[in-house]
Amino acid sequence: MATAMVLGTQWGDEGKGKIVDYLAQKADVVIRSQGGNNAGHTVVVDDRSFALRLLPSGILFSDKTCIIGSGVVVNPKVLLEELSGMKEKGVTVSQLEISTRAHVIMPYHERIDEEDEKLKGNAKIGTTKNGIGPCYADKINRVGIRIGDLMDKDTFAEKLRINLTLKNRLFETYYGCQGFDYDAMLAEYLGYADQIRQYVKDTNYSANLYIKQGKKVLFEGAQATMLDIDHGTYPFCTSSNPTAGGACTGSGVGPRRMENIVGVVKAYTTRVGAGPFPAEQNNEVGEFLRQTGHEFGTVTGRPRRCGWLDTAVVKYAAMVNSLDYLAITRLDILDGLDTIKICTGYKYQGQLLQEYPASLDVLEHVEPVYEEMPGWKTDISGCQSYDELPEAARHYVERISELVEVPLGIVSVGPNRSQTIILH
Ligand code: 2SA
Ligand code: GDP
Ligand code: MG
Repeated sequence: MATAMVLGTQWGDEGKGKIVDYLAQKADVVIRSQGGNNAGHTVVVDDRSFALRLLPSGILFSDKTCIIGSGVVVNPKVLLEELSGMKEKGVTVSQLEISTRAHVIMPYHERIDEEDEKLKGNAKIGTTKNGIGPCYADKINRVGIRIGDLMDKDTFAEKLRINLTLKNRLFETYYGCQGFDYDAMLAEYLGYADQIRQYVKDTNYSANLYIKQGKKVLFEGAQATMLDIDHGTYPFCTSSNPTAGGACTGSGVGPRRMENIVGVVKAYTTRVGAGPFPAEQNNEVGEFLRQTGHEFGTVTGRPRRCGWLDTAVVKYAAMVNSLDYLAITRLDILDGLDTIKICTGYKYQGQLLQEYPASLDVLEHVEPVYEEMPGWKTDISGCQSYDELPEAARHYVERISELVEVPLGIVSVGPNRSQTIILH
């Protein structure tokens, strides 16, 4: 491996953190290229659980360089809290690099996110309220504040002044609430600047240099394909590109350097927040998956919506990401089921769709087509090799690979590093 990439193929929480952590064992550098503290990865190492939001999962290894790339939106307060939490647990964090080009999530972004969701009522997206969308909106609108700006007192003071003038007017006139105090915010954020300065550099250069030096670089995706701003279920999505192209734009590394693109597929489907979800099971199956799989948000604790695996979704993800391998996770959660269904496609107005619909209106009215397979009714969490898996479990994962036309790379049967079966 020179480079590898780990991406979510569904609506997030597929277990990317665990797969990144596993593959990071062989990597020298781990790069995050999009999203912010809306992500929540849980990584279990020797029965100790780590909840990561902004820091790349590779941070748990003292000898790996971890990069927060240009495409990430950084909340300095959350970052510092996460760093001190890691230090308390004995994790070394000195090998962190933060892109000078990454954008800063400010308190007004969080407030706009919250107020907009309130105002939208039933049309709300169900965001994590971390200010992700408003921060990316400012970036695209070219009024954002970058980490590099925060490092320079005068530049930051001026950019904050312009932003607070605009935003405070918005709060007072449109949202009907009080604005923020300039002096207090300036002092607070200059304090954060001093604490993160040691990590800040132009990571476009360091990332490319590491690749040139022959180091093994792993790109870590947050959120997932169906939450992609361009390719996902817009507007019920996040505001970044969690697909393979986003790893290039968010790191400054070109597409020719990208190899071994691994799509993480949860053995069933979950979704947090609003938006269409054709294979959703609002019944005892969904409840079984939620309870057995403890399907509640890492950050917000929100119950996740649950349903059968949908290979129409995964096949679409395989296409837009040019996946090389699948990593199927949480297979063990299906241990207790008599029969298991796979949604293999959708019918719309009586016709089987050949393409994944871009229109949410179509998606809301499709009829899922299911295939049913026997369950294995065996505890597989101790299986150490592919051959040890029951035949029905092997059939299930092989059928997924066949339906989406991507070879199997990894099968995961539990949260620990040791519960990982490598096929490729
Ligand atoms: P946002 O906050 O603007 O990115 O929200 C927009 C949509 O993206 C979804 N989204 C997520 N879905 C699943 N997991 C996410 N991260 C946390 C986790 C979630 C948590 O990994 O557990 O703790 O609740 C995540 N982040 C964003 C979100 O639900 C909206 O549909
Ligand atoms: P991410 O956002 O894609 O990294 O996923 P999350 O960390 O939000 O959610 C996945 C959860 O599943 C975490 O608690 C992981 O520790 C756990 N996990 C990952 N792989 C497996 C697996 O194969 N089996 C089980 N039972 N849990 C897993
Ligand atoms: Mg998650």
